[in-house]
Amino acid sequence: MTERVEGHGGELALAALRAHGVREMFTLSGGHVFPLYDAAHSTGFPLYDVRHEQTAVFAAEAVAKLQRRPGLAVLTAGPGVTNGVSGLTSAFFNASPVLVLGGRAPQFRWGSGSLQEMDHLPLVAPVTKHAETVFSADDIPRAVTAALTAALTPHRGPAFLDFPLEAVFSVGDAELPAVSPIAPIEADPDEVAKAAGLIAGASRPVIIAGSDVYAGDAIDALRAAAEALGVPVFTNGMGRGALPPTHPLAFAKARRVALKGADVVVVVGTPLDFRLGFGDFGDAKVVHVVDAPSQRAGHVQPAAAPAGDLRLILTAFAEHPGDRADHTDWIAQLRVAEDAAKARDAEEMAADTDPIRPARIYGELRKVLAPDAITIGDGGDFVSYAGKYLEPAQPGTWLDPGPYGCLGTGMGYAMGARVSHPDRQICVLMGDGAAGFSLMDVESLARQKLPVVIVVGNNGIWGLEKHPMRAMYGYDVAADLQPGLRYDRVVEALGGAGETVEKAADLGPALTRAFDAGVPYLVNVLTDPADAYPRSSNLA
Ligand SMILES: Cc1ncc(C[n+]2csc(CCOP(=O)(O)OP(=O)(O)O)c2C)c(N)n1
Ligand SMILES: [Mg+2]
Repeated sequence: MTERVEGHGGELALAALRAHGVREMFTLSGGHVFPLYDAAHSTGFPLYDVRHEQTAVFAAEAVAKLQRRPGLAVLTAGPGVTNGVSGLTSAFFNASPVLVLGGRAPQFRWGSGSLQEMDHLPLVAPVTKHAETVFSADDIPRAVTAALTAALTPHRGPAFLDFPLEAVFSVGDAELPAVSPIAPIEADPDEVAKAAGLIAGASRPVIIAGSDVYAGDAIDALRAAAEALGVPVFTNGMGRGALPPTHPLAFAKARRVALKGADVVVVVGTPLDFRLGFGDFGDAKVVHVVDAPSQRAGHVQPAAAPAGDLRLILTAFAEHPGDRADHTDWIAQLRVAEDAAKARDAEEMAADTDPIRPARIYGELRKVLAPDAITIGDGGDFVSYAGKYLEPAQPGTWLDPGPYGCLGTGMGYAMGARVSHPDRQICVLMGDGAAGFSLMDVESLARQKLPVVIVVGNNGIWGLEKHPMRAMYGYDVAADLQPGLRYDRVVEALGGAGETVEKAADLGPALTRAFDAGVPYLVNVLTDPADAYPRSSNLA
């Protein structure tokens, strides 16, 4: 049964948004989008405002990533939209169902030079799944439904609509289109069986599971497949925490040994990109399991590449009827490597050096983080260390920027995470360079009573650029920041609190104070600028 709705453009948009389960908007004010605010205000729809549009889009993305539902950012015409483009692009790379609604100069005098008159579509079309200008109020519910359907259909991603001023301010009426569940894409059963046979028959198989496994709600199916076929599991992105760290098949540290020794590498729900050596695993056969045919790699020829609903494919793997090779020795071999690496990590995480090394920060953090704490990485080397030393205990607790690698996600992701999980610890791990992109939005967090903890690894440099540049040229430029800068005082000035830590022994108590503070709290840890994250490649 469809419902008829009437009202101004903002009200028509909100009716359709609510029907799709959108529960809040992130925005920065501009007159072009006032009707959307009016609709929210008059119906008690939560609205969070920010100090830079990138924060609004990143907040919407965090909601989308964590909750597997659409996140909404409302951006005013022209500069509002252009400031959101890096956020949209990140959402595109991360397959996050984000909807950006933009204001737009009036259509009736298009070409006469209205304020902020520009056509946004050519800018956003390459980084969205659906981009459309909606020219009449009556058409808004249809367009919102089409945009959200595109965003939620695997392979997921962002969508964009803009509303010319007169369309969103005028009154109209329309049928509210029925919201139908997104039909799962069924993979070719022969390809699924071929993949399952390859894994089951392998002597030394490895699974690497990424973000789409979480987005596709296929975590349980992943575990069932791994257990049924006895395959060690490594993860990246939102796949992290898919298996609890104590699970006999959960691995993180032995990746190099695993990929060197594997005869079949199964990559599920993540592209064969730079993070995975572009899918080149030597002599090993590659099985690439993707959530839509568009995600099959063009640069690698996998032995099998089933494309479709990940839950269905992984469940079929678990139910594979044929013989299974025994992998006990292989798993035991990896466990030895894993345990040895863990012992080395434990030593590093306890290191009592002066200045503090990043590893120690994570050692202390692990003692105070709850298993369901959400950790967010925004920075260079400091975040690489976070990836190494933090072990997400549950899926949906780790937010990294993804393969677009955009600095500046920090406060936006923190806002989206806080709104998603009001009762959990939210902890942003931030480089001092990264801090410059979004720290002003602590003001938005403080004012709207959204406490989060920010731990800055303050090495006084753009570390991930300085060290490689020195290695390449023997000198560096444009890589220094002010050493010892008091980012904690910035946060204090913006309505939060914080402190600077210089001695390793002071870290634990500072972190405890931070999580108890009830306001945005920044722990500014002065770290050793000489410390460089060891990388095989110096370009990141
Ligand atoms: C928006 C954006 N600009 C520039 C870069 C390039 N970049 C990647 S890491 C990095 C250095 C980050 O420095 P910081 O946040 O201080 O972390 P550190 O490496 O020092 O731990 C830079 C500039 C980027 N990834 N994103
Ligand atoms: Mg730095």
